[in-house]
Amino acid sequence: MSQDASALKGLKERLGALILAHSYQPPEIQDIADEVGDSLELSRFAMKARAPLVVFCGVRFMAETAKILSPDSVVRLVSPGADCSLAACMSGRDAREWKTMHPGAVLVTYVNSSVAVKAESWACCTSANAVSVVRAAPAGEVLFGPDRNLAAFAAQESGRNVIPWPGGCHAHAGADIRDLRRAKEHWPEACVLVHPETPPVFWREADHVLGTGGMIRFVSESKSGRFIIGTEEGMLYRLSTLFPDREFMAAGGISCADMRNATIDMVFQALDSRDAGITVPEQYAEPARRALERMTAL
Ligand code: CIZ
Repeated sequence: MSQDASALKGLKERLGALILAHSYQPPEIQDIADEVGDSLELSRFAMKARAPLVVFCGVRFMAETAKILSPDSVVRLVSPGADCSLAACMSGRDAREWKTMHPGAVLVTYVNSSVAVKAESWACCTSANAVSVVRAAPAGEVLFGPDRNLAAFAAQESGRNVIPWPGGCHAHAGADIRDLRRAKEHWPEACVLVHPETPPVFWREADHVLGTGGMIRFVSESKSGRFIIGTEEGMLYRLSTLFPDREFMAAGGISCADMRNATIDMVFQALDSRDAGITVPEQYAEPARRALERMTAL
């Protein structure tokens, strides 16, 4: 263990803190985390651990979700300016006005959204369960936001009448299919896994469309030795750590600067700080929790 890592471990233990890192975080952050995973897995981990302090290495909506589910913990976001371009595509007001335009429809929101949007939602979903949440929605139209690609994927798989909000993750939605084609030329025998936030042309040229948790489960059960991965590049380190006997190649430059700017120094600062951490306005916390709980119940 490096000097930094052992000092960090000592400080963390003195404070009874928990360090959580999303699978898109840089390798050195994944290495010092107590748990690495997707946004919901991490929030659930925090809920069970009941630590007084949670240091979240990810973007704002993830730390907010952790705070909603663990209101008694202080939750600090390691890089306080780390926002999600996708969550920023839709405001609480957008959600309210959209519902007014579609009376009788239900709003399903991807967890990559603000608390104000979650609070307006019938249920939340992740990339892993978007299709089953949409299938379980009451009969009629389903408004789906903020990601138009995940909305299209949920519509395609569920057969439901899904109306997409025109938002997207700048990194996934901006991915270039020529990068995937080049990777396939290089490794024609590889199994291609892409995230549903990528444009539909990626899904057509992939073997499977999966969220990050689904990719991990798929690789663990697959006999393939090589995989081409179409999601944020931090995921390649996560997969290589979990499966050192397999090979992984990125489907192209899918990279999120907000996810990649955390450093070990910033983790020290977050642990050491006196900051009260993430706060969720009272009027949003309860309805947002209900939307998250409905997803779990479904
Ligand atoms: O919700 C998450 O953790 C994200 C951003 C992606 C995924 O597929 O897990």
